Amino acid sequence: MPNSVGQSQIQQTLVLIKPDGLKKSLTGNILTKLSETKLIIIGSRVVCVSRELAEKHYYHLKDKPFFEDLILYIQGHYHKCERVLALVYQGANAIEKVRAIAGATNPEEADPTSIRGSYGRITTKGVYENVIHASSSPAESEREIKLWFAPQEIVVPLYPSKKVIKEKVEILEWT
Ligand code: FUP
Repeated sequence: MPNSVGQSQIQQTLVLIKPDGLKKSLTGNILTKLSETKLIIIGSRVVCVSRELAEKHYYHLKDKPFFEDLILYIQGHYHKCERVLALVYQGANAIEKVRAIAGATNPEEADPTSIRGSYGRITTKGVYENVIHASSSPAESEREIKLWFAPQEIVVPLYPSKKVIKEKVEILEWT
């Protein structure tokens, strides 16, 4: 069966180390925890999150009362840290493995040994500062990876892509 090992599915999953994780110098601890999965990293970017990207990422929550706080949080406005670290992990059952180590959405309900259980908190305003994002399903991981990464930023071929020639595109080069 292509793309599978025994009963395991080879999957990709998007992980975001959110602004609170970066601000609290938790990157190393989080990557060490995630390395327990034995998954491989196939993409990595430090991203300044635009409002448009934040809204697209959390489109499924746009009617929730906490949506505005969520957008401000992922953009880093609550931590004076306007970036996130985006990673793509790949391997057998990657989605489930990363979600298990991430822990429950609500940091107070998360297993205390999970990333969110160890490092997350709920603010007095009620915002879940849960340190990382992890894709919840194969469909969501594909949508999210395509949102956060261009094909050439992933080191293995992942989804169908096409070559396009773009003219008059302004880019920065080192002087
Ligand atoms: P998850 O897949 O675990 O990230 O959970 P959701 O997609 O349901 O939620 C996305 C983010 O919304 C969470 F990371 C934190 C935030 N959230 C709240 O702030 N309050 C809630 O009641 C639920 C989610």
